[in-house]
Amino acid sequence: MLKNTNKQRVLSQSEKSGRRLAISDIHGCSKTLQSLLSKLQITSEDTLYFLGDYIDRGPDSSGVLDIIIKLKKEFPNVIPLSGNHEYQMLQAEKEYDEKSFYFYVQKLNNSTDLLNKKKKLRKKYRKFMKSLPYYIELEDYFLVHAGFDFKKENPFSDANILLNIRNFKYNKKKAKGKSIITGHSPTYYKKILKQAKQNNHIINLDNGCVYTKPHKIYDYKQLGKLCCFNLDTKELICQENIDLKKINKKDSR
Ligand SMILES: [Mn+2]
Repeated sequence: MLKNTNKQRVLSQSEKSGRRLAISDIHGCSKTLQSLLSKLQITSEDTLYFLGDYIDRGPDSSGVLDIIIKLKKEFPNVIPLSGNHEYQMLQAEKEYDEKSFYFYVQKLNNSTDLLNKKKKLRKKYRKFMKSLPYYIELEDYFLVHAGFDFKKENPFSDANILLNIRNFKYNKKKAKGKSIITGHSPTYYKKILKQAKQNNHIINLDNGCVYTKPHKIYDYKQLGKLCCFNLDTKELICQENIDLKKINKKDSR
């Protein structure tokens, strides 16, 4: 049976029977996640990696965490990693005073549903977020929320970098020739497809599913899907955002 923990166990190809799938950057879009999961029809043979950023921005951070916590209980091979949003939420609770923490949760991140009556993180969510590893190494892949700074002597040790870096350069030696699956930086759908098809060393799965409206940096028309990547077939299975009110993509041109 496949099992992976913080300590990591590398599995040989022959041990695997189910699919290996990865999903990133759900950002509070629980209905979109639920719909993608219905398409995927996960079984206990499959291994499903989540690459972090479950919470914030979208309408239902607690709903997303509830789905993943439940899925993890049902299936032994559901492996969620931390994103910068989970890490920052834990840091904010630890470091900010009560008022600043509430401002951070409510105004900056739209996630008051994670809090109890005392305006603290609900225990089950704190416990879950604290349990998340920052990256995972498989025999043929690294999985990490943002990426690795291969300029560092040890690119695997600094959580802040693993969860926040953008536009990092691949280093074949330090990555042991393995491909790297990330999220974190919204990437246009065509580019994700291209990375997947061309067998890139770095594949970023984040199609910014929470970006469904005109945006000052991004062309939102090329974002808005929650994507699942099959690590073996390199296939993408995606779900358009259904949590947020959409501006008709044709009308808005
Ligand atoms: Mn992120």
